Amino acid sequence: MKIKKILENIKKNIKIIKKNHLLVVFFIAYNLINATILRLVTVNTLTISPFLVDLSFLLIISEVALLFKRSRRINYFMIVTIILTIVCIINSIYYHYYSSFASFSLLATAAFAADVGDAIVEKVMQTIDFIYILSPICLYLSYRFLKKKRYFEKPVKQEQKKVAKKLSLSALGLFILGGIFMPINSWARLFKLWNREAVVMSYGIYFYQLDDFIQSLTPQINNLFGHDSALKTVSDYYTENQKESPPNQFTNIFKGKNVIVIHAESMQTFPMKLKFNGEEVTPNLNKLASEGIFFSNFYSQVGVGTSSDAEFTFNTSLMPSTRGTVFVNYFNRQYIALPKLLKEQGYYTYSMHANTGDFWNRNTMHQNLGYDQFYSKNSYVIDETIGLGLSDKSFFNQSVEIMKKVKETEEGPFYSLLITLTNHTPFSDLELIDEFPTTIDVKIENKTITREYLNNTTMGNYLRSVHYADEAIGEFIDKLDDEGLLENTVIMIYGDHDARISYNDFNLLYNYDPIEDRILTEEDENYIVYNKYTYELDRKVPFIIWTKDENFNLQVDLPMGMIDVLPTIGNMLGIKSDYQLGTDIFSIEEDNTVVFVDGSFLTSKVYYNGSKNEIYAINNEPINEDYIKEQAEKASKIIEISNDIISYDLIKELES
Ligand code: GP9
Ligand code: MN
Repeated sequence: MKIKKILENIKKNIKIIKKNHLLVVFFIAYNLINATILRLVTVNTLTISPFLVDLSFLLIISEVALLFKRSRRINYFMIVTIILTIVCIINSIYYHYYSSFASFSLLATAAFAADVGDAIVEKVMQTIDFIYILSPICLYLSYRFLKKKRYFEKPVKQEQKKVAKKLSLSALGLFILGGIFMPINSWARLFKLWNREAVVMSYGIYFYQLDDFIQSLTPQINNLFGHDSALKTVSDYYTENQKESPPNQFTNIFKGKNVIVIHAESMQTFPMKLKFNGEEVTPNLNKLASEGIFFSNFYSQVGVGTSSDAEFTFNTSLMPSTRGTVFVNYFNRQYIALPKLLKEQGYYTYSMHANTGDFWNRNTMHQNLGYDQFYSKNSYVIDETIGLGLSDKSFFNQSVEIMKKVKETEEGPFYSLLITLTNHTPFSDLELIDEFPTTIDVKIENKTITREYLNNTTMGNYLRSVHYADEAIGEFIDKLDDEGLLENTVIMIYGDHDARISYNDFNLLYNYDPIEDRILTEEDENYIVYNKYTYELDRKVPFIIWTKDENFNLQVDLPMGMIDVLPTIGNMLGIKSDYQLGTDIFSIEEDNTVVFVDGSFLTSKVYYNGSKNEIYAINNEPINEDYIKEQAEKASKIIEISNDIISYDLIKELES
């Protein structure tokens, strides 16, 4: 009896909707389709919760239309649909480049995207990014169709209040229902917004963007609210965790030596293991790694601030901000950084990069971090352009001249940073780069056949570009030697982040069978297990410490993050930041935890994906749940402390 009544009620409501609210239905349907397509082409999931939240969001938005006359509602629906379409287009493109979603607080960052514009157009923009335009077009056509049918001329009973109530209740119900289907920590994620991908996966794109808008006001609002409790959390953390580590075999070994740091753009570790027809891809890095100290399990911990985040974490031992980019949004805060600390020891500190000085707001931030001088594009003659700008070889040659001059004119040891540029995605501007064969020769029935293998693939182009970057580093070191700049000097090289190469490219690299000219599958005997986790773990980048004076021949295999650099090299150089959040790798007795900005983490035992709440046991050993819980808490604590320090400018207060 009751069911019959409910069914009758539904039937009645459908009739009313058909008679009076078809335009609303079209509005909701088209925008719902857009939101669903966006999730498919970005995070590639079709779960129920974001669908329900999108629906709830669109119902509430439709409610506003009741304020307008029936004939005027189309204007409102068109404006809203155009705005939501723009949100989808921007996020679609942004995701293909940054693997994250766009943010209002990063509007300033978008200006940099314009600078790497060619890279975006060539590699990132896809036709699918514009499919969303169909939504406003369809809405307008639907309106014209209804108008032609004189749909809006039929008299309608005024029932605004009743409709508004029904819409609100349905929206609330759908939102709660959506909440039931979400992962447990989704509510916290909405507020912390560390992990934009996870928020879109739970709440859909529209609610995410609204959340982001509110959150983007937080750098300002943050200073008004929550400051006192953050200050307490941070100072308690340092009281509990600042243990002096005892001296080790590396303490002060480089004290007073010159330091040259090479920030190697998009340099990953895996090419160091590769050879093609007997030729190493990175002979120079390999030589430096085997003679010096090579951290073979080293990870960059960047957020959307990519290159700039790598620089920030390297120099400060703080995590990048998850509420914007430090270099762009929090450039006016106080930081304790490597150049500043070395300056206190009498060093002259300077950085060199052949891109424009305001890219990533470096002009301002390099000064803040304590560089005495930043030599940017204006200081170079752009005589050979590859990819984003001046070629690495020309950059290094001209930088040696700057370094010679600095050595002559400035007193004391020097700390210099060189940021390379050539090995930047999309790795397509290769005419000026020497050939590096990524083909394979195979003998079949006594005939030698050359298989194309990686030739003209993104992976092949990347390896060719890496080979060039490696050669440029090798020539640079030879030149430094010729000029006497290697005396009493330590060289450090780090890859700033991974190269954004797709899973399929890696699978081709590892699982290509040249005899049969095909990619092996799980069924094949020689198949190398390459899954979404091994792909994540392959994002590691090299970190090498080398001096001409001494051979270390040391490889460190413990997992290590960029955040551990300052404590590790600080111990070697005789300096320390009181706010470092990483650990001196040589003082670790058991294991280390590498934290990523989205709350994922890595230890020797496990890789935990925070967005998906998935565990990958590295050595196939069983993993205890308490262990994961404890490590996840440690990871979120480090992210929280960093965020608080950066947002509330707490070092300034704690120092005073
Ligand atoms: C540009 C270079 C590249 O100056 O640092 O920045 P990225 O796109 O890698 O963040
Ligand atoms: Mn970079």
